Amino acid sequence: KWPRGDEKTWKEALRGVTTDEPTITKSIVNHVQTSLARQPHNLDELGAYQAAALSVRDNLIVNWNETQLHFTRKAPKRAYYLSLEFLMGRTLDNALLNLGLKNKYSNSVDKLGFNLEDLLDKERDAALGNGGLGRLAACYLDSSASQELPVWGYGLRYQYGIFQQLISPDGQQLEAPDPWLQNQNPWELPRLDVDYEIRFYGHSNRLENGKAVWSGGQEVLAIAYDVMIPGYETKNTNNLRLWESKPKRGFDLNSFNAGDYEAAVESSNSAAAITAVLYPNDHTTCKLFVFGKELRLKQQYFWTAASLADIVRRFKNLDKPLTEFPDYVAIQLNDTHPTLAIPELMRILVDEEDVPWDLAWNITTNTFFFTNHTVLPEALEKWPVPLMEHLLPRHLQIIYDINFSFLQAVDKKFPGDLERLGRMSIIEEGFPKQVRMANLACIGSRKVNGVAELHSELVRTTIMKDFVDLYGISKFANVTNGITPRRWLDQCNPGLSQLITETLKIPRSVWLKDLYKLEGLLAHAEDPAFQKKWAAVKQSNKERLAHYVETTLGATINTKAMFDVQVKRLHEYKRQSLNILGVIHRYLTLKAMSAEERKKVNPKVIFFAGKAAPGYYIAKLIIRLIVNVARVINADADTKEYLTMYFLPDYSVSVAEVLIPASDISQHISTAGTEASGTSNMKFCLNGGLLVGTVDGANIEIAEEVGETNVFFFGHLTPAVEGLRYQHSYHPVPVEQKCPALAAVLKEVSSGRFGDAGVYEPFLNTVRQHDYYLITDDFDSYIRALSMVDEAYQDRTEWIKKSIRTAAKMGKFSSDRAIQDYAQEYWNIETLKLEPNGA
Ligand code: BZD
Repeated sequence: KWPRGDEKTWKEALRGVTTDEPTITKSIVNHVQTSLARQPHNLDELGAYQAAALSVRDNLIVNWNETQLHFTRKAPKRAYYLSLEFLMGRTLDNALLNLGLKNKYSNSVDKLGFNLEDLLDKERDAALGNGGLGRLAACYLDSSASQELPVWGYGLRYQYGIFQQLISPDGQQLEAPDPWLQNQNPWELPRLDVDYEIRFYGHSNRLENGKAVWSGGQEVLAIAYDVMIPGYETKNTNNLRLWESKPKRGFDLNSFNAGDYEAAVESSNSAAAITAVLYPNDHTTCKLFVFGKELRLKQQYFWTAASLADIVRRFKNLDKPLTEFPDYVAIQLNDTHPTLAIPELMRILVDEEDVPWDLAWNITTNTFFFTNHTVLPEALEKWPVPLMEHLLPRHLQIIYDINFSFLQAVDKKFPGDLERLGRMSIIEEGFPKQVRMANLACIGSRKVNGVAELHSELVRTTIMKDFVDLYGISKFANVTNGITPRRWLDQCNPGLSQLITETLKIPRSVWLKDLYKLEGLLAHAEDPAFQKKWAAVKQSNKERLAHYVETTLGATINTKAMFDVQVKRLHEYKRQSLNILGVIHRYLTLKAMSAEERKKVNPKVIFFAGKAAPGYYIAKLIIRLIVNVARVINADADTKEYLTMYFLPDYSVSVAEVLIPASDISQHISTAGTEASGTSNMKFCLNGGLLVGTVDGANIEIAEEVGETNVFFFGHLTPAVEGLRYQHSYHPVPVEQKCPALAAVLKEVSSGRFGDAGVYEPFLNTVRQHDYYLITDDFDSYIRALSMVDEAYQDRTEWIKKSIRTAAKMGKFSSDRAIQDYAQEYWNIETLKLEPNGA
């Protein structure tokens, strides 16, 4: 039924997606003129980018609106992905490719006197994440929309994303804020009408039958901003809802009237602070985490409470009994960060909806699913009980009530096993007591999954072992991570995408939606003409990277050399340290050679990039060492033809899009058993790069797919790690004895050969002393693996074949496969396609 006015007038005026070039051009110019209020003759590239983005946004809004209406009408079961991080990167290029409008926009922009690629470069990254966990969430949104699944993301709209990394002249990381919203964000829709009141502090008074009344304290508003997530080659456009915090009232009128203006705005400042900035710690150590991190806990509750209020409201619009909640709602918890959603749903059901406790618990445990991303003990989230009691008094009561029944169940199954009760309790004893978020997440969820086979096995046998004994193995499963081939091949490597399409002789849209189709490349691996084209694409990507390095660092790079890349967050477990110590070893070896001997050496350019958590001293010291070693090596006339090295500052999604397609080899060299999965390993392989890596995370499954001969493995295996650490502690052997090659390297660093004698000692001592990450155990085997890489690279044709075969076998690692797995095995949701005519 038409709401008002003349239906014909409305229908004629409503627009669809603009797909013809003249209308696209008009729409861009219209935005220049009206939205931006700019004159054609003074329009710069930033303005042109903004106008083009606003024009694309109009198209996304049309599709987004229709999708939301369609979903509301059809009322399918929906899945919600709760993630404190969404590392989206840029949107314009992705939106144009997904809409299939890139060529048309490129032509329009050309006619207006601009170059589309230059405009794409004007966009700031949306960097609302630290690393793998946040980027995974972004890939999953792309795959959900592309597969027409009813999935929404929920996150926070941080005013400041991950800090900008600067490198000082002496090699130190400096942090600068990332005010990414400064130039307006065309990709979001402010929904000022969608708001919820969120309470903190106050008192909780228990009533009869498990209920309570929570009152007093501070109330803040959560305001929704919707980010449109276009699917690839479909009208379906999903939603990512990000919450912003706002004071409930502008300012405190009483203080204002009393003339105390500071006090008047104080509460409004403290409300706004909740979503001001993304926490820049990835695998935060427990001690740092726990104390004085009230704001982080506030973020977590603010976000989960707003998201749940929204989800419950949407469900209630369906007019179904609450017992059917799990038939319409599945909620995926991305790590333990959103675990408060479990007691929050209990609070809503019990306190607000009058659902009896046991029924509420049944609904809750059929709604949630929990993904674990790390088994590092220091990274498991815990919150002090006193802090929780102060900030969320009602939730602490609920957690205690959950824990009480839970421990009864444990005691019933394992009578009198007090140690087990102590390990499994949600509350860890101590001063202060702590709430173990992983235990709560596990107890409150239907399923728990790890993110690669080895990792999921470690979850089952280490951190969740007691829970497997209690619930049985079937609750603990695996979903190996994936990456979206739209961004990580088609968008970042158009040359390779083109070559693949032309070789497979199937439309690009077909293999981009079914990545297993890449196997068709195997039939061409032996074809010299194809090999030549494959190599030419890699070469031009190397030149593109060289150009980037030239413009950012002013360095000229030998693009004929092998490009060796390690890019990821700086962390001791990821062992950038092993890489840099290996580089120094290579440098010393080169220096010891005669000029004649050197000529036989395979020239290599090494790239590092990655941010360190601002408070992570050793990680920052490793960056400093990398930068200073680079300075010495790159200036050494004897060796620089054969070995140069660069630390690219401010690693981001956009920098990754330039680096990854250019790599010949990349390094994924974590201590065995520490890297849950890794996802950049998949991106490098999909772009025809080979891996040097440890037998860890998804490296293992990649090797299973591409064949062990195409991966350069080294190092000790997971089962050996514990024993080696034991030896380091109880039967230490000096590094000089255990690994002379490494000892020589450490000595050079200590001596001040790379400047700053003494500065690096705290890092060097981590290797010399406890060596928790097994640098001394893996060094020789690492160096041997690198020699194998050199040797293999000498036979360029064989190398190219390996590269082709690797990319061809990456089908499994599409995030489409991962999302299908979640949709079918966990969420029980189905595709709901919006037909082009809106039906
Ligand atoms: O998650 C990473 C793991 O380390 C990777 O092995 C894995 O591939 C990805 C995706 O599953 N974990 C993170 O990135 N973790 C964080 O960034 C993080 C952020 C905040 C707090 C704790 C961890």
